[in-house]
Amino acid sequence: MTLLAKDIPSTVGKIVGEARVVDFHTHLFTPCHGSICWWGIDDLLNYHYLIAETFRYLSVPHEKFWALSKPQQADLIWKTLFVDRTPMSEAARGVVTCLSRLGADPNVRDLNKIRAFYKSFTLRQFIDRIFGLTNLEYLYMTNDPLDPDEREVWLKGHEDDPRFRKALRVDNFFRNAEFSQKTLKSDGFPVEKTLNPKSIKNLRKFFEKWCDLIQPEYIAASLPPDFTYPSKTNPYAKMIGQVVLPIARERNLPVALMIGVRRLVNPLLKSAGDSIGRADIHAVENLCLENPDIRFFCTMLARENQHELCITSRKFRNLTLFGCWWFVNNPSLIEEITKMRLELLGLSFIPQHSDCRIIDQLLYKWDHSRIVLSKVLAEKYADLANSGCDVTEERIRIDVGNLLAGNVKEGLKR
Ligand code: FIX
Ligand code: ZN
Repeated sequence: MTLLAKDIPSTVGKIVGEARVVDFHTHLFTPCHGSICWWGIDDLLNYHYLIAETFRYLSVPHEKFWALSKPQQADLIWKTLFVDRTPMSEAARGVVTCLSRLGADPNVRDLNKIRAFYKSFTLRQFIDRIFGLTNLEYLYMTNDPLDPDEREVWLKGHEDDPRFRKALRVDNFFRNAEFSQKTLKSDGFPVEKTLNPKSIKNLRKFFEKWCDLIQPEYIAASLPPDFTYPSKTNPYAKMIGQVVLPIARERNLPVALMIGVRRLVNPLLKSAGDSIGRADIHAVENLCLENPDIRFFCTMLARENQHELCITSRKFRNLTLFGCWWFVNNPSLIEEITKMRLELLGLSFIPQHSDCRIIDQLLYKWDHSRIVLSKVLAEKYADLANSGCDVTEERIRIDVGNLLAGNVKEGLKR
């Protein structure tokens, strides 16, 4: 039944609010990963976004903060951003949303009251509760064979949970170079940083071994803004072109590229020290043009890249855009980018991924994004109705189902 214009916003809001979600990219782990499966208020407050914001108000040397225990850091972050000041930023407001949605009081001054609240959950109960509250069908992890903590879990034996699907991550080879080369050598795949032909062969064998072990549904890499392709000198280009693409082709695996991050621009901030740069869209064009049989997913970090990335996705049907990544994952920019994508790509993109590092964050990352997506979609359906299109509840339900889950499932189908 065709909706009246006045009923479109509430109908869209209801459908988006209830839709099942598949989360294309997160840094979450199953309970068997132990210490790197982050949840609860101390992990939530130690999110690197909040650490960066807290340092803006601290005058102590950075190392004094890093010398604190995780609960002491959380106490300081809570006092700095939530007690002494208004939690105005998106990441700070996110903590307020999480606590409210869980039924805890986000207005308390004493963090121990919130710690006591969390004590009523086991981790497994908590995960079940979060999946229920967010209506999440399943998510993709970031599985990194060159992360010292994570690889041990896989080598000892990983306890699978069908809600936590796998994606193989390859760029730590460059980010964690010393550990990576040591590990590759001890694993029997010695690799020189120069990525000479023998090294390329060994690196490919190493990642093939890990594909056999973890059975990923796609291969992912985050790349710096100076990533160019093709290139005889750019190390990332060699990795993507001579290692990732052959594996992807041989195993029919899609490739997800996250481009524009400059790592550790301020090392004093540790994991909070990464920053941003405008990427070269020609690298994405050349990859898609030269590899029409490979399914590429791409997201870029710089706001300045978003329009040209949309145009590139219009040129190449093997390129699907996903999410509003990291520094553009804020309501004002999610709205701008999602409007642009709907206007240029119709419904052929994945509007959001959460990038969560702490399980609780699924609550706020998806709540906040659903609100913006509802607003933008309601506007677009109203425009359509004004042009004479029959906007029905059924049409909206199908569209929203694809945007929040179907496009991921379709794009990763093998
Ligand atoms: O490269 C990535 O996967 C980024 O998302 C992370 O490195 C980053 O720290 C993050 O979590 C951003 O939201
Ligand atoms: Zn990420």
